[in-house]
Amino acid sequence: MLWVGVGLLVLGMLVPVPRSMAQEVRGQEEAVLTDPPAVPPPIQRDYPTKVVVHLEVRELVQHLADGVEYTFWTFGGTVPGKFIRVRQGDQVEFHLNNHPSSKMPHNIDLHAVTGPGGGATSSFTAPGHSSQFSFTALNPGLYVYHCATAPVGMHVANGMYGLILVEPPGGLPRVDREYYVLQSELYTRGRYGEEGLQPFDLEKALDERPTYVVFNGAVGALVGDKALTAKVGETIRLFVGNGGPNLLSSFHVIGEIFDAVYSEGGTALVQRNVQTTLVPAGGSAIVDFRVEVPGTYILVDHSLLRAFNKGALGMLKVEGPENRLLYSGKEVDETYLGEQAPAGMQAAQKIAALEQQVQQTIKQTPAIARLSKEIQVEKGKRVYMQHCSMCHQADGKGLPTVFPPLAQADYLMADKIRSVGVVLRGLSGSVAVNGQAYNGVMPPQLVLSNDQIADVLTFVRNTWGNAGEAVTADEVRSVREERQ
Ligand code: HEC
Ligand SMILES: [Cu+2]
Repeated sequence: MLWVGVGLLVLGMLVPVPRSMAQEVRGQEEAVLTDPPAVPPPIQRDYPTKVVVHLEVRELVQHLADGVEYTFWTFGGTVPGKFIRVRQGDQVEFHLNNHPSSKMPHNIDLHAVTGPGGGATSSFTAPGHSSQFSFTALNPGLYVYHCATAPVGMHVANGMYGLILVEPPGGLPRVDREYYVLQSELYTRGRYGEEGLQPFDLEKALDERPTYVVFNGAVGALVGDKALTAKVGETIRLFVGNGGPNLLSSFHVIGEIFDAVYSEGGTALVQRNVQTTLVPAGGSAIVDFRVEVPGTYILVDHSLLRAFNKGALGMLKVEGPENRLLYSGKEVDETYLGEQAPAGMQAAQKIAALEQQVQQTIKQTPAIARLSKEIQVEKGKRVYMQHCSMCHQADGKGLPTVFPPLAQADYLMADKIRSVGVVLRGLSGSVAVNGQAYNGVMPPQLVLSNDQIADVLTFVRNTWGNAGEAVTADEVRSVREERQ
């Protein structure tokens, strides 16, 4: 405290201090803290105040992926931790409380702090204890905070990070919606998707080989009914953080262009019209964009295997009227043979036809068809256990009146292509299965690939007494493309 006060005074004599800094701190208020993806409302004050923050560290077993749990160490019970919002010049009185049920001591290093350890040296807190320290938010910007207790990498890898926004006087330009998205990695003993409570794997962390790369602490945390939402015409701001502990994020929203990016979370508007912005470990970015066309926009780390195979995928669902001028949807789909000369073209056509015959013959060879179906059934079983069994149950029998059965289900077996549609687009409204009416909602399985859907349906159509044809990825593809 004293140190900061003196430092300011000295600074004040040497360089012109921004007017905001010179303003006197007036009054006191309790900080509004929010769980991700929510962000506290913009600050309306035109003067700095004393802001009191109470943040509680909890060590909690929480969901990481379907069937996978992890003992997260959290700032405020969520991963990432609570979002904190203050104004430049505010004097922040910080209380770090470590819940009595914790097994570890923890502390906090806020990158918004000017002072040793960013607060870490003053906030080391044993289980069942509380620490207090204060700082003046000298610099505006979007800052990461994290635990800095040894072994630091492990505390961070276990979920101890979050964001604090220090607004410049006058705030940021107003937008219609603000969201909080933070990327981080998890290093688990088991492979991606391996079920059960997974312990931390130090070896993988040292090698920087994450099992999971996720937004907001879990696979699917921003997917389906947890997707971010907006309406056509609105302006969106994402406060993007990267907790690391190791990887850089190439943050991208598929189908959108960032109108403005405050790179690295600074307050000078440095870039416009950006496709992908780099968010370093322990760093941030603020991205603003307007949504003009309805649909689902996918948030990814454009290191794409992280997105599609390790979990770094979220969704922004935009509702509103279509705009065919800005985006037409698919208008034409026809064969294209390039600039092949007529002779070459004939050869190409012949080859394609022959190749098709080979495929056809392979398919019709009973042994090969049976083997490839068996592979699909085994692969599909894994998909089923991760994505379907929580509702339709491991034995496929469903739950009376709530989840229809798939085992010996007339509805499923009657129409193969219809069942592809159910998995791709979901199903709601009344449906009769084996003479019993159901009226629930099956969510569309948006994260599954064409192969996964083909496999899972081949599995359900050939298990628990069901016997049917295999479903191919091509069939899924054509159903997927039908409506677009
Ligand atoms: C969140 C729960 C939930 C999940 C997860 C889920 N379903 Fe469903 N499913 C339902 C509900 C509820 C219905 C009935 C919808 C209705 O009443 O209109 C249904 C209906 C169906 C049907 C048509 C009815 C029948 O019994 O044949 C099929 C096929 C089906 N689901 C397959 C799947 C497959 C395959 C998966 C995994 C990829 C899956 N479901 C995941 C809840 C779920
Ligand atoms: Cu810690």
